[in-house]
Amino acid sequence: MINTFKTYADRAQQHPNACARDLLMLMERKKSNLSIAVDVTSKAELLSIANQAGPYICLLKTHIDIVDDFDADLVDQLETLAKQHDFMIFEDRKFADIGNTVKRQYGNGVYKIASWAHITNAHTVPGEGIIDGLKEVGLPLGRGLILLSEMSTKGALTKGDYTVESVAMARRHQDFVFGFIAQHQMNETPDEDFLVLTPGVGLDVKGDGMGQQYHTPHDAIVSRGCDVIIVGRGIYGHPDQIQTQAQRYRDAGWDAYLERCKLHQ
Ligand code: 5BU
Repeated sequence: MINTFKTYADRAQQHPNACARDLLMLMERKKSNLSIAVDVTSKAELLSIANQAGPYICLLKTHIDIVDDFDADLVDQLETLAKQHDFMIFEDRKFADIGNTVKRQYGNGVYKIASWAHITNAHTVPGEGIIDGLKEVGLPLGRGLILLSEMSTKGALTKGDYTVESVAMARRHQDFVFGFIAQHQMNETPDEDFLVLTPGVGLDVKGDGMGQQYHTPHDAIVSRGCDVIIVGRGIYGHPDQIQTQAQRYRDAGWDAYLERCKLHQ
């Protein structure tokens, strides 16, 4: 494993993928490597949390299909908040079908994900055709894809050869694929710069009784070389403290990043 010695700003200058450049620049500008996972089921709650956490995050992660009262106005309002607070949007759709199907799931249907989500993700189970299908829709729109090379849950099958093959697939599609959902940094050569967005981050608990496993921001960023921490219940699980918790995780993530920079000076 090769650990990157470059700052987010350095990487933003050099990155071959436009979406990754935008995200890295945003992270540096905002001094935040925090993504909030807003897994709530009402439009009003989702918008309220996005608005309160907005100033502290680089990325808002959605599961748009869990919102009971989804409508097009929700997307309009999320886009407005994204501009107002300067964050990007990541729909954690976890596509997993053949290329011909996922391109429709991505561009069409009720959610029209490609029209508003800067970033989405996909399993590599079906093989490389899934990337081809998503790329056909996403690349002309300037979108970016990340692959699931390692999941955060206990007993996940995303390990060993599966992870190695997933990285190899990403390497062949660097115009569109810029990183991974993973638990470790994935670069194998000095010129590679895949971003690693990592879920399973929490400061107060170790698990959730349903397989989720939590590590601290420090562990994720310093020890494992990840780039973006994804925090859900650690923030929205305290509805009266959204700002306080968002600020707490933003600070923990950024302090860990500064420590990583110092270690490599
Ligand atoms: P939590 O409340 O911080 O546990 O939420 C984690 C979020 O990240 C949630 O939206 C999951 O769907 C998402 N997630 C994950 O936890 N682990 C994974 O490996 C992947 C996504 Br991929």
